[in-house]
Amino acid sequence: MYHYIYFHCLIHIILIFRVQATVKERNELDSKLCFHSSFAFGVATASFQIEGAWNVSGKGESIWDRYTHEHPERVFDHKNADVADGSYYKVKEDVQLLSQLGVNFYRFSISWPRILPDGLSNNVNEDGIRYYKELIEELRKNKITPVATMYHWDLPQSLQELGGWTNPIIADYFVDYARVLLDNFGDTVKVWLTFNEPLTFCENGYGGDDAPGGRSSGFEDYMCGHNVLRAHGMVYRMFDQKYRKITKGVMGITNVFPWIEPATTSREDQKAADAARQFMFGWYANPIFSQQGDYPQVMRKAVDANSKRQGFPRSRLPYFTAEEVEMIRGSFDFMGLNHYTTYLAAPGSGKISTKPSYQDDINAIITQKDEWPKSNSTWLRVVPWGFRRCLNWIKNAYNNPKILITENGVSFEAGLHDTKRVNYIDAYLRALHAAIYKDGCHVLGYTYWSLMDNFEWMRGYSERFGLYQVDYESQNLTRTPRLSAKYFSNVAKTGCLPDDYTDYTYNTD
Ligand code: PNW
Repeated sequence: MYHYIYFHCLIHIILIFRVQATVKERNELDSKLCFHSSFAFGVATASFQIEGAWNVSGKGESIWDRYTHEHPERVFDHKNADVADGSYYKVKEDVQLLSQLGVNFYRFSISWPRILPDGLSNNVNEDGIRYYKELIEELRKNKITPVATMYHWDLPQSLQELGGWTNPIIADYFVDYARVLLDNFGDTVKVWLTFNEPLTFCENGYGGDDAPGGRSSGFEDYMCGHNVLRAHGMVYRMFDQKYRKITKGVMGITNVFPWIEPATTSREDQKAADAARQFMFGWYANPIFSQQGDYPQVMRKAVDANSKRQGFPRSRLPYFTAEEVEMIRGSFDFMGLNHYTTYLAAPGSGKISTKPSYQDDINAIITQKDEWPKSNSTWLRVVPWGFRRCLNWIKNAYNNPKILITENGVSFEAGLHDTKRVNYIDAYLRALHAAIYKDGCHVLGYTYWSLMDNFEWMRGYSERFGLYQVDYESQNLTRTPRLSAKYFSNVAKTGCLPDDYTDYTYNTD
């Protein structure tokens, strides 16, 4: 109990580094949509997507450097992130953007190969330490709380040569890397996320076409997930035992959860939707956040049965030892959550091919409704009510954990007058407000993805999520605030949604 109250307060205090003078005490909660004064607003980026300087001052090669250099044809616009937004050279300028927005915190990620060029902790790149120290220092000078992600997909290439996340030894190397980060930045960074979206980098990277291009669905993706969960648990335990007291920090992990709604109200569709939720979100949430720990039952059963039917002597989904289940279970102080969109689920055919796949294992047909407004990303339609359902599902499944929304955002065409983005953010914040104040979901803060346009992985620079537009034709990669930057800064500074903004086209209930 003592611990609970302690962490509850601590993360609030940490995130609201600055108590804003403009925030009135909220007796207006009912008349106007305001968030409580302890609710924090921030924006996010990731090292590979913004830094550039890919081979500068001792930085090692990452799997995304290698992949985009070797396979430009696989990237939508054939571009890479050698230069990206040049943020490596723009610490002061970028922190000024944050300061103008008036956000409480900045979620950034640390590049493993910039800190450890070979992935291993016997060779620390001092320039990497210097760079992030400068960034953190500049944030603190501007009263912006740093929230650091240890791993946002840019694995050192040298570790991929050993099999990357499919090799169990990587959990030990991740612990070594985490130790270097905590030793160097633990005094100034109080909010840590071990991983960003294991589902995405394991599924797309080892089961699909993202770097490192494993294309081994239903097999290497499960190995990756298994080792990531072990690595997360190990780092959390080290943090808990050796660093929590001295650093007074907190640690979590970010998972992505698109809401999955049954295509119809039929029992079959409901069952399919539930299984799909477990395969997408439960895969990484159940072992950490559930009371019993370990993989979700439906996933365990389905993959075990399919492996058997395919003639494998053992399940393609590895088993945790009893000690590992215990180590991973409860390894969080809060839950990081990325949410962008919603899908529909109906049962699949039940057929499996001899070649395994994650899709066969889920056995669901995943679609989106034509009438849901489109964005500039094929996978992302605007469905604000899904956000509220998602939060309620988590509340019920995992005993209402403390949640930090670590990403929510949308891509639209280039241009500064981005009313569609303003609409998206406003509608999603209304849904979030309802989840908190009507449904009692325990959400501590909201992060917009992204501070500025950046290298959108396999989509190159073709999809823009930024509050700030980046001019990739200009010499100094000029950043210009969009209308959405003005909108979001108003929300961040007042804690309230403006009521003179009438163009709400989306249903949030
Ligand atoms: C995130 N989904 O990935 C990543 O964390 C960011 O690096 C990326 O730039 C951002 O999305 C925008 O694409 C996601 O299926 C992957 O709902 C999948 C989903 C959402 C976000």
